[in-house]
Amino acid sequence: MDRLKIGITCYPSLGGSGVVATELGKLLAEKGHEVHFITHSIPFRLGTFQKNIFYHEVEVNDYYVFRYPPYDLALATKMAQVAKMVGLDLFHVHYAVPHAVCAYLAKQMLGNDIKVVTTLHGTDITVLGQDESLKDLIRLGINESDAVTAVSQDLIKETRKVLDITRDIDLTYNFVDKRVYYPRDVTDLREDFAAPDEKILMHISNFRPVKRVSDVVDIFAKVNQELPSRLLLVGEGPELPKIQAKICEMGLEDKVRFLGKQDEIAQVISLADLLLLPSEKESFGLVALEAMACGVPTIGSEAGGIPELIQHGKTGFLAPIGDTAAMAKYAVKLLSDSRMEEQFRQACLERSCNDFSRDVITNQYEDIYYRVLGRKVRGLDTIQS
Ligand code: GMT
Repeated sequence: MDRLKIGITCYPSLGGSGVVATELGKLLAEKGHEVHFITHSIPFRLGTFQKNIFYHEVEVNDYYVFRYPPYDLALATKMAQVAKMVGLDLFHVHYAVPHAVCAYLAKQMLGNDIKVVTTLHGTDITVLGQDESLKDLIRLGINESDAVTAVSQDLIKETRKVLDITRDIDLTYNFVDKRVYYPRDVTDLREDFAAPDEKILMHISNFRPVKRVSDVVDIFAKVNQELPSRLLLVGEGPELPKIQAKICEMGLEDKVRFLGKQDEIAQVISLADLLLLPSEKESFGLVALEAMACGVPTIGSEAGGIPELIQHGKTGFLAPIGDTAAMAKYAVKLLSDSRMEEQFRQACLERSCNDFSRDVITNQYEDIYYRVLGRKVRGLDTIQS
């Protein structure tokens, strides 16, 4: 097998891009590649010591001449150091800014033929890309990469439009590992959260304004008028206090529970009958895929890449951003029809397995690595099922 040495850089704290980068690294290591994470702290999903996985911490020196400690330069220096020390074949960086730019700098320092693969996850394009002062920098990171991938067709389209990018961009959807994401038996746990006749609606996010958590509460309030139900909110972030206040104002305190940040997402999602994802922007929506793999359908907005994941009327329902009345109507329709619920559940399990499995997407990334390196053979080891 043609074993590669891959340096992965991502945001290691909570967030879909960190999850994708870390899970991909773990799967590549299982296939026999040597994976070196180069990040400012240990990626939260990395887990215990594993074969073929290494971690290199970026330390930022706070010299008195610097007004702000230069993290990006420290990262670029560390990337070059690790590449030289272990002989990396390529850097796979997640996010153009700052990571693709740091990889470009590291490549200049190395002066060798190391390759750079950049994966776009959204925020660098949909938020930072709107900032005129950053556009040239993001464009540099993208254009100087040897390959660029994006997590939905919509994000590819948006990248071209916002940044006037013409180069090839590969589509690499988010994926799930079916050894982790499958419907869990949570019968005992469920009793703590809802009565047997109550439906559980769930929202999981980082509570940023872009997630429109306030819409989640409005949808739930409407559903709750029609059906006995509970809302479980998972995650934390800047909008949390506002949401707490809204729930009190609406007199829904007894129906809503805050679960805070949770690591065992498959276990938590399995409690739900329905996931709500009414985002303003969402380049893919990993959480909806994780729910799908646990047999839980999603009602979401038509934002970004969500329609590429959720098939309206099959694995969930979609409505225009902000149309909480339509989303609530779909929720009631689905949750009051047990046959439809079962059909959706089966369709969710099939779609997550067939179209977004770890094997399909890991192979796509591997093919991209071999392509940029000018090698043809893909790693022969398979991942244990
Ligand atoms: O959803 C977030 O706010 C976190 C963000 C991140 O940077 O981790 O997630 C982005 O990347 C995920 C993995 O590719 C996607 O599934 C999310 O849709 C995307 N978030 C947004 O576009 C808002």
